[in-house]
Order: sequence, then C-alpha cells, then structure tokens
Amino acid sequence: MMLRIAIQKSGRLHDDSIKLLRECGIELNNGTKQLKAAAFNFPMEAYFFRDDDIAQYVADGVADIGIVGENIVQEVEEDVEILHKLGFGSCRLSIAIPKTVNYNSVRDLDGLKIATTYPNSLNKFLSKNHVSADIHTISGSVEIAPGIGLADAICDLVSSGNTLFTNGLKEVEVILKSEAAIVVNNHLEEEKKRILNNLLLRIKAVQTARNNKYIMMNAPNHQLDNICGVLPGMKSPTIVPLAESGWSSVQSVVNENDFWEVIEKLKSFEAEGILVVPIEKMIL
Ligand code: PRT
Ligand code: ZN
Repeated sequence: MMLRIAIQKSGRLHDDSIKLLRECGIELNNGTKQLKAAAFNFPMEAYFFRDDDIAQYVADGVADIGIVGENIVQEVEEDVEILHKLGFGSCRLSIAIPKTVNYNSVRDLDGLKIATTYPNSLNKFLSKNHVSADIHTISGSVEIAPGIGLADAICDLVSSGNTLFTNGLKEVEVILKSEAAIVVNNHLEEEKKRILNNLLLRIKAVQTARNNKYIMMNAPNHQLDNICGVLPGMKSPTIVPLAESGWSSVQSVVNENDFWEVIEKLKSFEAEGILVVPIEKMIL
C-alpha cells in the first residue's frame, strides 16, 4: 500500500516540499520531471500538480494527501482537512487600492470593482462585512489591473509587499493569513492513516529540531545550580565531570527563541567554551 502525496510541480512551494520530505528521510526516485515519482525508502508515491488543483485532487481521492497553501484550500472550498502547518510559503490574501486613494474603513470598498484570482474568498469577506462590490475574476497579473483602468482595487496574495509597492498600491485589508500545510482526504483507509501518522511523526521531528539547538559548555561546579536553572533541556541537563577538578561539562537543548538570552545568562554564570550545534531530528 502506498500513500499518494500531491506536490506542486514547480513554483514557490515545490523546493521546500521536496526538502521537507528529504529531511524526513524520504527520497523520490526519477526526479520531479514526470507526473509521478515513487519514494524508494518509504511507502509513498508523489504526484506533481499545479498548486490550484491540489486541494481538489485530494478531495476527489486522486491523491491521499497534499502539500498546498491554506489560501488554495479556502478558495476552492473542497472537502479536505488541513492537518498540519508546515511553516513555509507564508503569505496573506489582501485587498489593495492605489496609494493616492483615501481609505478609512471596509465601507470604502462599497461599489468598487475589485480584480482578483480569489473570487470565493473575496466574496465571503465582502458578504461578512456587508459590502457590495463588483468582483472581477482574472487569471493573473492582478497587480496591474488598477494601473490600466481594469479595476479600482485588487485582492491578491502578498508576502514582502514589493509587488504592491512597485505598482503604486497600498494594502488596506487582510482577508486571510496562509502557509503551506498538509491536507488530507477525509476518507483515508486505515493502512494509509498508519503511513500518514508515521510521516507526521517525522515531520514534527524535523520541525522541532529546526527550532532547537544542542548546547555544550564547561562550567565551575559552584555555578551548576544557576546554570541548570536557565537550561531546562529535554528532561534536565546532562552534567559530566571534567578531568580538571571543580569543573563540569554541561549539555542541553535550547529553543531558538530563547537562544541569545540563555547564552547571556550562561556567560554571567561563568560558563566557558560554549558550543552550539544543530540538531538533525528531535523526537519528544
Ligand atoms: O503553476 P502553479 O499554478 O502551480 O503556481 P502559481 O504560479 O499559481 O503559484 P506560486 O508558485 O506563485 O505560489 C504557490 C503558493 O505559494 C501560493 O498558493 C501561496 O500559498 C504561496 N505564496 C507565498 C505565494 C506568495 N507567497 C506570493 N507572494 N504565492 C504567490 N505570491 C505572489 C502574489 O500573487 C504576488 O504576485 O507574489 C506576488 C507578491 O509577492 P510580494 O513579495 O511582492 O508581496
Ligand atoms: Zn497556481
């Protein structure tokens, strides 16, 4: 039995999707040029599609799971479950207007013509806010629509904001925030669920490892209590005596977010020779 995963054929999510699988120990055979590729060390088969089709193909059972932006899942309104967020492909779906136009509230969108490739998401947002605007669905290059007189406003994905800026537009409403996620067909067989759980365990191990560092240092014994106080570790820090009496080697795991703060405190507690190394996998 194989778990069939849909991945973007090329584009912003492709490389990170392949990289994530590789970090999970899953290598795809015969590259990504074909429509599909088998994994040679995991019961998985990858299918390569346009991102717009992935949620639908997963809902229809063409694939069992997929890696796709939440923005697509929202837009196509297919019957799939967003199971796990992956931390890449972050963006937001926003409404933007020419920067010279005044904007006070969502009411200012009333009566405007808004160009978008996300008509369903836009429609939902407008209805929720009791705004009636004319949604103009186009297939690409949304950002040039106001400049060429095709629309008064746009609704499009934004990440850095550069595209809006270079087209003289300003972001006025954020409709949704999105990142790449694992989406799943709602009627998976038990055996496929088992493979999926195995994959999820690996993905979580990779994500946890990315957020943590392994840290080693030498410390005078009279400071060990202080040092252990700032180093929670997985259970508690490992302490090994050094050959030189009165000194120990302390080893632990530190979260990326607290990292510099912890280092500062360790130094104030006379820690020396601090080594920090990346963790490849971390299973809690
Ligand atoms: O061929 P295919 O249909 O598969 O690819 P595509 O060209 O439709 O999609 P692609 O590869 O551009 O994007 C795939 C997914 O990446 C999207 O569905 C989002 O989930 C995610 N993503 C993240 C983005 C962006 N950031 C993004 N900035 N998708 C598109 N953009 C575009 C946006 O449409 C606008 O044109 O980038 C421009 C804005 O970027 P900034 O940085 O200038 O703000
Ligand atoms: Zn697309």
